[in-house]
Amino acid sequence: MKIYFAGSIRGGREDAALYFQIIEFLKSYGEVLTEHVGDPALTNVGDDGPTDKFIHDRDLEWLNASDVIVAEVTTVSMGVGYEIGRALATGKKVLCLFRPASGNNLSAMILGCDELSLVYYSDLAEAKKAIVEFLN
Ligand code: 6K6
Repeated sequence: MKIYFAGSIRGGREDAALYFQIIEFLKSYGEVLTEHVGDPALTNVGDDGPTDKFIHDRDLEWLNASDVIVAEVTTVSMGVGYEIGRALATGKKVLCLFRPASGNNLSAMILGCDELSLVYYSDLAEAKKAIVEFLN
C-alpha cells in the first residue's frame, strides 16, 4: 500500500516531531511517499531546495500514485488543504487527524466535508488507533 502523509511545512513546523512519529507508525502498513514531511531538519523557511513547481508537480504525482491519504490538520496549512481537496477530487480515501486541545480552529471546509474521515485525538496512541481503524 502507498500512503501519502500530509502535514504542515510552510504553515508552521510546531508538530514536526509528531508527524515523524505518525509516519514511523504508517511505515508498518506500507510505503510512505512523503517521509520528508516528518523530517525535523525541514523548517518552514526552506532555502536552496527544489523549485516550488518541482515540489508541486512531484507531490501531485505521489498523491495520484497513493492508495490513501493521512493528513494531520491541526496546524493550519494551505498545502495540506490543497492536497486533501485534490485527493478527494480523484476519489481517494482521506483520514484527517485533529487535536482540539491545540485551541486551533479547524476550517469549515474540513469540518463540513462528508467525503473524508475526520478524527479528533489527543495523543499518539489515539492517532494510531484512528489510523488502524481507517486502514482496516
Ligand atoms: C522546505 C521549507 C519550505 O519549503 C520546503 C520544501 N517544500 C516542500 N517539500 C515537500 N513537500 C511540500 C513542500 N511544501 C509543501 N509540500 C506539501 O504540502 C507536503 O506534502 C505537505 O503535506 C504540504 C505542506 O504545505 P504547506 O503549505 O504547509 O507548506
